[in-house]
Amino acid sequence: MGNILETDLAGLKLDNPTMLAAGVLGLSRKSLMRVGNAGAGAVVSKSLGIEPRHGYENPTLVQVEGGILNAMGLPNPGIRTFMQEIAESRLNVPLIVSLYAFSPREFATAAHKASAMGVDGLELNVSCPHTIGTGQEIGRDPERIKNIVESARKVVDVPLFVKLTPNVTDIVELAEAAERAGADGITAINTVKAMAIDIETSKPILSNRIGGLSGSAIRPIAVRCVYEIYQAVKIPIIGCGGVDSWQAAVQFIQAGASAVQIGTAIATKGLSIFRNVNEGVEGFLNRKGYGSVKEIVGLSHRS
Ligand code: RRO
Repeated sequence: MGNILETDLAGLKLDNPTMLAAGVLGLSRKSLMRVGNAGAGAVVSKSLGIEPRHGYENPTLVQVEGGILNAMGLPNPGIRTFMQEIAESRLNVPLIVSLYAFSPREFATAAHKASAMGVDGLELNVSCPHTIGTGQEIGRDPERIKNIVESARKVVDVPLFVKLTPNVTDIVELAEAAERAGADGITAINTVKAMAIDIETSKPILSNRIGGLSGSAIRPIAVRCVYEIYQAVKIPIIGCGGVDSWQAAVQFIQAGASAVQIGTAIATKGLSIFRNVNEGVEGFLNRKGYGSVKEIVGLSHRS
């Protein structure tokens, strides 16, 4: 009998539909290996740029009701240093490298560099909610998404995923633009623009003042985005935003996701979240009499 949890993302075979979300544990070889060994079907790196970047001053993270608010500011060692560190490891699951850049041409350069060093896929981050000149500043405009995806598409053959922001009136037009420009898949969603204030000092808690909210608080927003995108595009969708249980994963899959990414729940539940979600999804499929997780992708649109 085949593996009931096996899923397919634009030709990329995953043993199960759980993935490490970008930004969490994704900067070192050791931590990526730990996540692979913990049962994730694939891992995504922290977003990398051509040049190293320090990020914002502390505080960059604060726990809030239902999740975590962050404004890290894209800290990363740069593509070259990251890839050199990773080259020494043998990851037992596909590695997707998340990339950010400031223009279509720079996205192409970054994509070319990363794919030349050997990755299984790329995720273009056009959705960080609090950086100047990149992230959602460029990814809120379908025309700019089109230009970015087209220029990256020209230089790489590996599967190209585009991670979208929910901080727009219509996320569907962004997904459609990415698909038309040659993207192989959509990751939905990045964090929701948010803030918290320390009432004693009356100051915003994060040094950047405004950040992005992740965790269970944003799950209904993310599920809605996946549901809407599924109705409009044919390419696979990766659900992201508040996946902290197998029930949450099943919701995303029934909304239209072929896989789900997990980030914030690692902080609250540890790496065992990957095995727990996989076992729970498998139990659900068996109980309902399905032979494969693929059979329930988008099921909520048919019932
Ligand atoms: O590094 C960050 O502050 C960050 C990024 Br790149 C992102 O895409 N989303 C987010 O919430 N934080």
